[in-house]
Amino acid sequence: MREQLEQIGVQATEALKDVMDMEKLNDIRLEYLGKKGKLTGVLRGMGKLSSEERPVIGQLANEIRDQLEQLLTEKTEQLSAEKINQQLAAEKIDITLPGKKDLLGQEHPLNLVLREMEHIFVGMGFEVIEGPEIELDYYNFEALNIPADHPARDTQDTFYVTDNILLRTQTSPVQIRTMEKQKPPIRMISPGRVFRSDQPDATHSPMFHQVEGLLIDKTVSFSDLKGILIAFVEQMFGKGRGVRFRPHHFPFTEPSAEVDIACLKCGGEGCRICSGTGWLEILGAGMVHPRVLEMANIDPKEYSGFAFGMGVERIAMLKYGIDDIRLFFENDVRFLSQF
Ligand code: 2NL
Repeated sequence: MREQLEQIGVQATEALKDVMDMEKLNDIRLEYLGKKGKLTGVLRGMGKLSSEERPVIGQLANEIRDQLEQLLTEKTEQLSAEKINQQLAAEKIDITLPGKKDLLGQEHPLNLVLREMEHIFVGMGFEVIEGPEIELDYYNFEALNIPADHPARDTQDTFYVTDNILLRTQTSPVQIRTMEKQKPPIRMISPGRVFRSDQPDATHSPMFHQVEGLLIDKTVSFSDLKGILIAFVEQMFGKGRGVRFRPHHFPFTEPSAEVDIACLKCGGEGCRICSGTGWLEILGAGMVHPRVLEMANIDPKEYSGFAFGMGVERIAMLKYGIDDIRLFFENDVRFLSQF
């Protein structure tokens, strides 16, 4: 029995030497130390031993079991250490590699220009007021002194929803609504989308953006209008930029003017950009027509005011040298990421 026990010790020690994984290790544990294991099997035969032999063999069996358990523990530790080292080697991160760059979105050029316009006018005391894009025919045309037979009213030029509901063709309706509600003084700009039934080309889009301005108070003059608009041009296009006011006609202002700035490309010499004139038209303006004030319940004998309107796309195209309005609406990242 002593020999049997010693042989089991040698066999198990030998088997443990070559073990490479936990599964095999557990098999060996069961094979020798398990309930039906070899060592247990030998110990069952202890009953046949004499009372002198029993304690001696019992002690030997305990020693061998302790020895095997010790070996199993060591082997377990060794295997799990190996496993961790393997994992560490496989998952090694090279922190010297270049990182992945996050692709950040950015503001649309039209919003960039619109925000700049708002900033300039807010700085001169104007309030930003927005309103509906779907309007009554009354606020878009009638209240602006645009006669029934005016070509702008034609379905060729305006998107009608019903007979008297339409997509606004300018943001002036917001200003009419403000005049109806608010007693002067009024100092406001109204930015937003406007719609015209145009065939798209390099300079036309059926939807574009406008900023209109309105100032109503006692004794407002054309000089006030000039001062405000020249200050705007200086901040938007730089100090010393030439500005001129050309007589014009709008049904809603009298007198009316179109405002040009010296060509941003040639400075006035005449080039391809300004069609040889040296000037670029940037907005329309004038003194609010007394009929328009009257219809909005403002007494033209007590108050006067000026108004102006400009296209955001046009200003952005001039400022950034963009030659096709459709680029703003195609959402091509190669275009948008340049601003
Ligand atoms: C343009 C330039 C303009 C106005 C818009 C306006 C608004 C009210 C009363 C009077 Cl509530 N006028 N807006 C004035 C002058 C020019 O826009 O080229 N429009 C076709």
